[in-house]
Amino acid sequence: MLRPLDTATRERKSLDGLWRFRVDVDGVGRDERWFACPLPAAREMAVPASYNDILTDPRLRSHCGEVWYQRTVRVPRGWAGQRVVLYLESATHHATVWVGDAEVVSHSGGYTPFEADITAHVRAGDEVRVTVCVDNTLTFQTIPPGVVEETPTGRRQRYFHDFFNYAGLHRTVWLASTPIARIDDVTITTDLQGTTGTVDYRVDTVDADGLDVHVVLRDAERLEVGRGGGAAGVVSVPDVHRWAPGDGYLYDLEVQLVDAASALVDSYHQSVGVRTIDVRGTEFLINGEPFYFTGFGMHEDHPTLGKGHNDAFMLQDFELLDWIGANSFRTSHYPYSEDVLDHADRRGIVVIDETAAVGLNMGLGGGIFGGQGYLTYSQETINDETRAAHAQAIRELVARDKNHPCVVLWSIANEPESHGQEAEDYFRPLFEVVREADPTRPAGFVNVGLSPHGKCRVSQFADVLMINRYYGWYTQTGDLDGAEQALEEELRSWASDGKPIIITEYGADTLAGLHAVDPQPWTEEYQVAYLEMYHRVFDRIDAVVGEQVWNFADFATTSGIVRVGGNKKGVFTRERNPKSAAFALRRRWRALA
Ligand code: BDP
Repeated sequence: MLRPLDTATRERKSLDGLWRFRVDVDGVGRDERWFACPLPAAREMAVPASYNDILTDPRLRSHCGEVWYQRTVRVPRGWAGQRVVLYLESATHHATVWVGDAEVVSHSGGYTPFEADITAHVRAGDEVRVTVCVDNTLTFQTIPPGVVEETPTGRRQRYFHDFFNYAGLHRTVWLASTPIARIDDVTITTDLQGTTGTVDYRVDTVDADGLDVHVVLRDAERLEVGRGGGAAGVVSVPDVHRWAPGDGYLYDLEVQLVDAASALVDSYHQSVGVRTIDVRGTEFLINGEPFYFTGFGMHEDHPTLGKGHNDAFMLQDFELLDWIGANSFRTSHYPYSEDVLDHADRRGIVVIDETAAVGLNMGLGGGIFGGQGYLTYSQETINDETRAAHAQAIRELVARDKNHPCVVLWSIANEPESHGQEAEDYFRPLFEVVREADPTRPAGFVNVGLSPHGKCRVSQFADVLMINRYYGWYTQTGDLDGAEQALEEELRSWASDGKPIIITEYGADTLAGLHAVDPQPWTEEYQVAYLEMYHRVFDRIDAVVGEQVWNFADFATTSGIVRVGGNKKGVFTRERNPKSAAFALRRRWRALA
């Protein structure tokens, strides 16, 4: 599956804007066939956006179940004879789509795209009704997991991750055309031999009997630098301009499907960054050179929009990454918008790409320690069906993001319970899934403090150790000396594994504007002192090859006694104003760079 593009043979039309919308409070929409008529009693809703914060009725904000979106769209007159596709960049968490009265696709997994071939249901030039029913329910068999509990006051969605369960159509919905005989997928891998780069490509096609594949590689000035023929091959680029951190240089690979008379049947453009990734001992190498990650775990999270993608907010976040001297981020805790990955490619920002497998740990909930009243792995909780959904989430992430040069490492889960035989049995096959899906990039998962070195049974499968630690916050609260000792001791034991270590989370909740001479937890001074303490320890341990602070900005969470209007571990506020820590990090990271 390829993301829709405008090319010489393809067109796309965005369905962003206001849709008709209705929260299905009583769960009757399917029985009443709301897709088969103009959505009854509808209000309007913005796409892309989470619907939650736009609505003012608290019951709708925290509604658990289905909501309906509907609009009409005219299929362009010129699309006659073409294949017509509806492509949803995401629908959080499950969706069923109808075109007219016909159900055309359903999908689970709230942060990866899916499409439906709707050619049989539309006519070029005609208007058609598109209805999307989106369900935000999380169960132990979904990624991320949750559980709907029956309470005396009704159904209540519980989940174990520390961010608000925003839902809806968070990203663009496209109506797109492709030729019938077409390019179906493109896979790129790159290598370097001295100053020569190689671009290895593989093209999958559909209905393309008797057609040939040609590829043309052009540089950023659109000048041709190489060509190839056949469904798979290698294009060499002498004096290659490498893609590197801070230098997001991209080539364009045009893939063409041509007939015997050399007429163009289909054309698709794939951007290409030529770079290599290797793990050597405790080093993480990009283009053969040791790379040290600086940056953040982030969230797609903004007032009003929730998890809705917005270009202006995206650009502001990247500008702030640049301002502070960060060279990387992790897509904690789900795949981000495709626009974010494209932008990271162009800016040379390095990305750790994570699935939505967060909260597979009943020793934690909403970011705090404490049993959740369930076993993590059991017949009734995280089980084989969950693992199948998890495997699918990994495959969909890799399928979507495999060609991004910015992506250097896969994270297949955040803070799962990773001690015990069940954890080992659960994760072993998932590491096989990620390695089969992408044999070229390192893979790992993010380890939690409850499964420390010596106890963790999953880190054996990882190429890189990604570790979240909160000494000085959740433990040794306010005692930075004690925290420093404990942190160093634990990191030294991880270092004995001989793998690179990235600290993927460390942070302290900080209320912007709260100050004290004696740095106490929650003050801006404490956040600075806490981070500085961590940095002293990182600088003493060679195996530490990266630091990503939790979090880039304050973000919305479910309500809880440790959350004051959300999680406040941001180095920026939710409105993206800097706390004192931002200036301290800026000094360190700019000096490191
Ligand atoms: C970690 C989680 C992250 C939380 C963070 C916190 O990975 O999602 O937001 O802790 O508690 O456990 O702030």
